[in-house]
Amino acid sequence: MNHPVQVTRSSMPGFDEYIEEIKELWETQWLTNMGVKHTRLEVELARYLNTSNVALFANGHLALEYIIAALNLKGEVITTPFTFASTTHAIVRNGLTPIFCDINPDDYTIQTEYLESLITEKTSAIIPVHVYGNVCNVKEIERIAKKYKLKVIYDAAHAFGVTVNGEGVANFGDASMFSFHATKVFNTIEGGAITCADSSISELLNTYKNFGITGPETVKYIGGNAKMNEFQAAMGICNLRNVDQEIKKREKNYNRYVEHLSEMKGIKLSLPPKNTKSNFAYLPVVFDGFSRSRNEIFEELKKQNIFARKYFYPLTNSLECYQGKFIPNHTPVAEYIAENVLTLPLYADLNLEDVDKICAIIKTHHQNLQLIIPR
Ligand code: T4K
Repeated sequence: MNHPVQVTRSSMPGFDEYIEEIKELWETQWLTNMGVKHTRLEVELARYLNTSNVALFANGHLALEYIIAALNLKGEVITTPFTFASTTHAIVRNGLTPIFCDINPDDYTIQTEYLESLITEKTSAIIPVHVYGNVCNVKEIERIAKKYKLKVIYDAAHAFGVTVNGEGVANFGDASMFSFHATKVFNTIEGGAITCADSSISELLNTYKNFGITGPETVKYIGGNAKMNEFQAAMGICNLRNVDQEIKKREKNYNRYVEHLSEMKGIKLSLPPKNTKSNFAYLPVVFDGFSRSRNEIFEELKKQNIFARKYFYPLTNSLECYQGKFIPNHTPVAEYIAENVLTLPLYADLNLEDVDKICAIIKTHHQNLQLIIPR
């Protein structure tokens, strides 16, 4: 490839569209602290996600930290290690103990059959991840959570706009966290949000994210600062106008990958089920019995200026910062997937020709071999 191809590239509005959106900030000189852009984006997102309460944040990670605090979780929280460091960090930074549950071999979300065996009298919540936008088994999670009176917070960082049987993911569990980072399907440069059914929780979050201030002379909570500013919100307003188009472009590239790779022996894709409307956020490929290892393909692509990523390797239960701190639990499926997965470049402006070239490189290393993912 004569131009570098990264795993993703930020979606951006036209330059003039953004300038038009931020123009009035020079008149109002109101730049942050829940200004008009912030308020407008909250309303527009609630409409887009078909949900009632949206609390915006400076980024997805802080959103997750703050909702954990707002739900007043204690003790142990069950989660998966096949995720970005943020999910586990948010739990630990709240003084809680992460308990690691294995993942499904097909969609890489939390293995609900195994989940129940990890519940103790110290468990207060489950934080499953809709990893790559693949939706967790929400019905079973809800059943388990009800039975043991646990809170459920979905890490929906990857799942913006995804629906199951027409229902938006924002409405599952007690709360969901979305990331609006530059690398996401919908971005506000940096940013994030919590959606939750209970409006008192989103009100609490809005207070927490502004130092716990409840009135001109009252600070009721020990809050922090995690506010989205007006420039971020303006970017969100513009990007939201264009997001459906961007998802369509992603879909085109995604389908081209599927055409090339789905029948190739030794390559495993996790395609969205029929009842799910995907956002085509990522293109994870598991090399499961392929003639070359994931690492070899990663290097081969790199030689050709293509920068795929090993999302999510290493697992969070093996991160250096957690060595000796928590019981890592044996999570064999997660280990296998983390060792063998590669997320290939996928973004709206990627050319179909680039997809063809990437797949052609992979095809040149193709031979038939069979291995089995541990279950
Ligand atoms: N939970 C989960 C499951 C998550 O995946 C994440 C974040 C979070 C929670 C936390 O949400 P945030 O606090 O981030 O809102 C990236 C993102 O920084 C991170 O948001 C994301 N997950 C993670 C999966 O990917 P890196 O370290 O891989 O990013 P970086 O800088 O290497 O960028 C990757 C590629 O994206 C670049 O090669 C080119 C492209 N890029 C990057 C940036 C920064 C752009 O096109 N524009 C840009 O501005 O973590």
